[in-house]
Amino acid sequence: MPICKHEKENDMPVFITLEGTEGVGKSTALNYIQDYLAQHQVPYITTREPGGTPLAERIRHLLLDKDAEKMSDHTELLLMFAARAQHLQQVIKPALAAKKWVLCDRFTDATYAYQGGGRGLPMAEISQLETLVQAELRPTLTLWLDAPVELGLSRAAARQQLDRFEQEKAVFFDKVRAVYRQRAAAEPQRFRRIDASLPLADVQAQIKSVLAHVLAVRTL
Ligand code: Z5A
Repeated sequence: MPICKHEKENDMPVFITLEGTEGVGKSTALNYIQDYLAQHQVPYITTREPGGTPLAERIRHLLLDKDAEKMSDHTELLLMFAARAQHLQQVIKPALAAKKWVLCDRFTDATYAYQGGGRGLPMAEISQLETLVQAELRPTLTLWLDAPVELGLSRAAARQQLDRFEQEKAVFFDKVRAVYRQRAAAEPQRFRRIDASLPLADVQAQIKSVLAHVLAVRTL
């Protein structure tokens, strides 16, 4: 199955996002992908959401602060997109214009999953904001690291301080995971499900296979 509809347009920059529920191993996977791309002399940048610029990182701090006043769901949604607008303008679009691959730890699928699934906000509202902020821009490839919620939570449990999202219960993350599942089924060209419940070497082998395919159809 082609990775994306532009697969034959091999000079297109590649915008890869990593998604999944809490503690599934996105950061670990990101390190692996960076090493893989460096070995293959692929120019890339890595970044994350919410965040990625000084201003967007300040918004991230507001979003993750567990001690702040109770945040309304719409405030949370709008702050996610405010950070994204800044990130797109300052980091993602310039990198893609310079023909660099962009590796982004979370993007708008997380908004559908967390604010839509977890918080229960209407998907149509998210879609409107997506169009407003991104116009036509979408990731080329989304690696969805999928594992049972309890497994991810147990991996993340070693952390000393839990942020505002990490304090949510498993039922919240079950709803988040369900939306990722729906979105992956709806867009099989863009999404690749990575079984993140497996040992690290097996997770990396799955990622390597996807990246090798993308590299095989592109010349940089
Ligand atoms: N959020 C949102 O609500 N809406 C949005 O639009 C966006 C974000 C963009 C911050 O995200 C929060 O923002 C996030 C959703 C919300 N909150 N939550 N949950 P984040 O990505 O910065 O935070 P995170 O999801 O909590 O990521 P994380 O906790 O850093 O997890 P991770 O990167 O997926 O996991 P990891 O650090 O790579 O691995 C966790 C541990 O497991 C670590 O000890 C690893 O060594 C270990 N590990 C990893 N892989 C394996 C395997 N295969 N086997 C065994 N152990 C493993």
